[in-house]
Amino acid sequence: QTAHNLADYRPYPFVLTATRMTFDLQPKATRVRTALSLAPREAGMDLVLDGGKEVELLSLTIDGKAPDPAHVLRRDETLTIAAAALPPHPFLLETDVRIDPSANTAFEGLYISNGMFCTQCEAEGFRHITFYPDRPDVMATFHVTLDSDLPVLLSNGNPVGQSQGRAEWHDPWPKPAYLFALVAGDLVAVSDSFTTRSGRRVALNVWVRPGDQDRAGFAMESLIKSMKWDEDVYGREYDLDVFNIVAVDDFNMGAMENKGLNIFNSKLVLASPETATDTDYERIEAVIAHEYFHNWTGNRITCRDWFQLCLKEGLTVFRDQQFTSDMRSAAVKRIEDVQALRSRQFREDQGPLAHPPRPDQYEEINNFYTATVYEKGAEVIGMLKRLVGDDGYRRALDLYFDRHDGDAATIEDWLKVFEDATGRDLAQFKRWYTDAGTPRLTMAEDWQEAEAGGTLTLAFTQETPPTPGQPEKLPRVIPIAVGLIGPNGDELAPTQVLEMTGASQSFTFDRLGARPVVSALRGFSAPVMLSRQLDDATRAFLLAHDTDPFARWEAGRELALSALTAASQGKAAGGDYVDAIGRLIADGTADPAFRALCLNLPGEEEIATRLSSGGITPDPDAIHAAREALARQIAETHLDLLSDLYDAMAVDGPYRPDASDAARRSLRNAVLALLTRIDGGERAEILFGIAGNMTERMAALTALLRRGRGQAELAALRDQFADNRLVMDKWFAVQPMAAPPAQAAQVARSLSQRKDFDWKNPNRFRALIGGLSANHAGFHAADGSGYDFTADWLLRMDPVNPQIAARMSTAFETWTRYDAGRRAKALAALERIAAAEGLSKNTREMVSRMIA
Ligand code: B3K
Ligand code: ZN
Repeated sequence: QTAHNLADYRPYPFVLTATRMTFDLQPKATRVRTALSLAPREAGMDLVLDGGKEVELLSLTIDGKAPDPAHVLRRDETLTIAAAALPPHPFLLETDVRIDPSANTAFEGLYISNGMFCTQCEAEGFRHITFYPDRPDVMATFHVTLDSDLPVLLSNGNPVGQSQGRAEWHDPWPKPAYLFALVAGDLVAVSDSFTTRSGRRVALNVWVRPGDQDRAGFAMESLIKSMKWDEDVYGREYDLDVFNIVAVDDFNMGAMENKGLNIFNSKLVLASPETATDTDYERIEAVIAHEYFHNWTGNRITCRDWFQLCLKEGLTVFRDQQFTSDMRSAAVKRIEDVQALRSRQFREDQGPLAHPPRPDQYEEINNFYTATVYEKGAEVIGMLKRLVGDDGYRRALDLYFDRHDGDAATIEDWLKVFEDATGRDLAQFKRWYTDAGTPRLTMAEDWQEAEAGGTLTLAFTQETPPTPGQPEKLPRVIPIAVGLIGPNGDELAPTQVLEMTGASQSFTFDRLGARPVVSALRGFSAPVMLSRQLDDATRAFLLAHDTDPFARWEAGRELALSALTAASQGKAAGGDYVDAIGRLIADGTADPAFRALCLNLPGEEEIATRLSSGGITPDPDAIHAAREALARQIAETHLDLLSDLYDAMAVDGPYRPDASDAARRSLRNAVLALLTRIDGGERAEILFGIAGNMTERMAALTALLRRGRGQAELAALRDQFADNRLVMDKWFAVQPMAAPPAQAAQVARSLSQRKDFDWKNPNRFRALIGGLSANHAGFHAADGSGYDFTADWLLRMDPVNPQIAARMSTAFETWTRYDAGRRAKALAALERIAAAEGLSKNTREMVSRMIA
């Protein structure tokens, strides 16, 4: 009864054409009057509306008359009007309900944040506002009237009336309820405008709290760039007279693409050099773009049901990744995206929460806004594009927008446009959407000398380990981008894409003069784990010579991982990587961003994932020690080189958040982290004292905390920014994250006792609880202190905000890969959560999947 199944999809038996709503906004008792223009699709169907327990029905009429109460059935989550009470022709259903936004701590539906009314309706929040067919395939135009004394009153669409205490909005584009939004508050706007390529002028506003205007300019610039890019690259124009963005302090996730009224977590809008890091700036630009791009991929074409979530999310992530590559460095962006995919999605795929990009069952859809749906969903589109080529992709996308504008579509519809536009059969490719797990791809090389030139054979095999509910997997289509490099470092054969479709398959290259070095999986052409026999000398060769930036970085990464996995199992290693990295950092011609990416060692989580995918039980303390030792070895071996580089990478002049300055800072900060291991913190203390920007101050502070120092700097930061929530979130996050592992849980526990640990604020909760789980050896401390602390807080959060508790429970998603002692402690923590009385459906589903 609680599980939803893809196979059970049925169209809604009524057509809803128009929705009219009037809100009388009062903090404790908001009245919502709704009129729905409905028509039955077939005779004799009951009308079932969604509506949360807390929605109080005051009156209901059909074409102006109250139905016989015997025909109206209120259950916990629904309101049913029996077919007998409904006319066989179109009718108007009017309801009047009362809700209490001030009591809404789950931040789903209509709630209050810092005195401002706002909404979050995806996925199923609208049912907490009024009774409604709250499903994405029911789409209607909206006319919304807002009554309130607050000065700024916003909703979707275009403004159609404004008077004292009242505003009216009309959204002409039919939309599902999850895209509804309203905002009412004391807000100020940073405003600008954009003229679309067909000459329509759009008013743009970024709304923030008074005093925050000077931190909203970058968000506005990002919006304008996004609007232009979507016209240039996808031919997509904006379609309303206004586009509003509102920054909200209490928000369960990053941002939301409501039609014409995007609502953002304030941390993804507000930025100044003193308060935001380079990474924050890059994320703001990307998320503003992501939400804007949803206007076409998500809003104009939405999802038929929530199983299709990756239809809009995978595609929109893919588009925002393309945007960032165009705005910044494509090579750097690809490497960053692969790092994120490995650390979050591969991790998810490896444990009990693994699921396909298109799941076929869920209990609580909010638990499926995952790295698999988003980031793997985007990778799948990247593969499609590689297989059909840039022109094929463009034709398919044009057809998609043409054919499905105004639709609630499916993954089948999506694949069909690619088939129709390119003539390709995608039946096998579809497995990427329906199967969970990361394929393991193995490559073996065979070289045969001959007089006419040698022949190289690459033999591939693929295998995907079992995942929950999917014990056996069929082979997938894997695009493998390969290039060949000659012994002198010249490229012998440029990149070509090998298309693997079988469980094992070979490809040959002949008439080769000398045995080449193979550069495989260039650009990370498929989200797989590739294993090949390669000695460290060849990896070092690729790190020096590969022309593909991803493959080049990957060679260095493999060198580092081979040193780290060996050392964490007590074997000696490290030499080749330390030498190779020395050559790279000395190479002044190499891009600073690339050098920074190579100098940042793989994280402890990534090392653990690597070990466990090879069947080895990771030991968090040994991994931590191995990583520390390698960092120290690099610092000691290359001390002079590093200190010169540190001086050379200083950025002069006023702070600019652009890619080239950010690259220099990231290289310099990576060097600082190494040097702090040797210089007693001298450089980091100086940098913290003189830096005017948050990027350098956070880097210095983190380096100091990792060495058990930094208390004075923490105090200085707190004194300066006690009133700035976003900076204080960083302050809360960095301490458990950078604490020596044995102290991490204690550090987190004592921070949680502070008065300013405002834990009901999702950002603050994520900062502290997420800060600890980002400390791999700290969260997985052998005494179970990390598990216990986290479980205590999940239990406390669950009744207040189930979405946040469920989301943060993923800290435990890898528990099965550790040793028996840790497993027993993690399981005890999970069982303690599972046993809690009244546990939310969100957290219950997560915990039961994890202990299944
Ligand atoms: N679509 C929203 C996410 C909604 C999450 C609901 N729990 C933001 C985005 O992906 O753009
Ligand atoms: Zn999205």
